[in-house]
Amino acid sequence: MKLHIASALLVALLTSPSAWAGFITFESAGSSPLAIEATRDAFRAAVGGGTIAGPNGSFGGVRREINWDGVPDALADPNGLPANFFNVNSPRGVVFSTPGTGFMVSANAGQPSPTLFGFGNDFQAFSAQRLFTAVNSNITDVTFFEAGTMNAATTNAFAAIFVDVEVAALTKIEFFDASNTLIFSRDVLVAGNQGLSFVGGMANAGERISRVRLTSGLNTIVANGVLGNANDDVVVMDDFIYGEPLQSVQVPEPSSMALLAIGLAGCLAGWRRRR
Ligand SMILES: [Ca+2]
Ligand SMILES: [Ca+2]
Ligand SMILES: [Ca+2]
Repeated sequence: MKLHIASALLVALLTSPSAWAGFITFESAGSSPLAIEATRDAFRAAVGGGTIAGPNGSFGGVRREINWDGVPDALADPNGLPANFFNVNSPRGVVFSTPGTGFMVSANAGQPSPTLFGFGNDFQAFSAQRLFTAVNSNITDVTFFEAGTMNAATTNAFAAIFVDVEVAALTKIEFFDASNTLIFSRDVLVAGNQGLSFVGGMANAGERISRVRLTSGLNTIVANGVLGNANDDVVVMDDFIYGEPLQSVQVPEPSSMALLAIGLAGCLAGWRRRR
């Protein structure tokens, strides 16, 4: 019970007023996993709870997680991760795209490639031990499908953990609806060198997210140990947490449209009589 009150209080504290009506923001940053765990737990609870994933990162069919750690060595650094890995190999209802050349998850210790994309003095893992990045771009777009199918879907909530955010206003998360309108945007909190930043948004007025754009710093990862340039802030990602992707809501049946029209006509007639 105490825990519930504490969580509710935490959600209240972490919820910052913003111009984006209809979304609750969850965010925190710090030097270690402990610094963001409470926010991660509050977001998990808000999106349906659960701490132990069932098959394909599913928590009771309510929400999903991706921590990258189960990706096989053959699809990790120095090799690319297929954009549809998490809708085909391990169907979790998300497909990635980028203006860059692909995606990569970092190598585990003992593999030929150095861990943490070769930047052990800059990155750390939140969930041990793989991280995720787009290659040759700071942009990752996430689109949603009914898991394991090609049926377009939407979600009500999405959160990501960013690693090594050192400069304000370069790293951000954006949500777009089915008509490609921006419905939520949040700059990710600065955590400093090797730090971890959590940011998430959850709809509380029925909004549906069709695409999430993650902008990770201004620099790019070209290959293990190789940056796109020497100066700009490089940022990579760890865990994604999101509401179960559901097929887009169907347009109302003709019969219910007719009922709606009859109802409206009735209201209008009443209004006319009152006049
Ligand atoms: Ca750094
Ligand atoms: Ca991980
Ligand atoms: Ca950085």
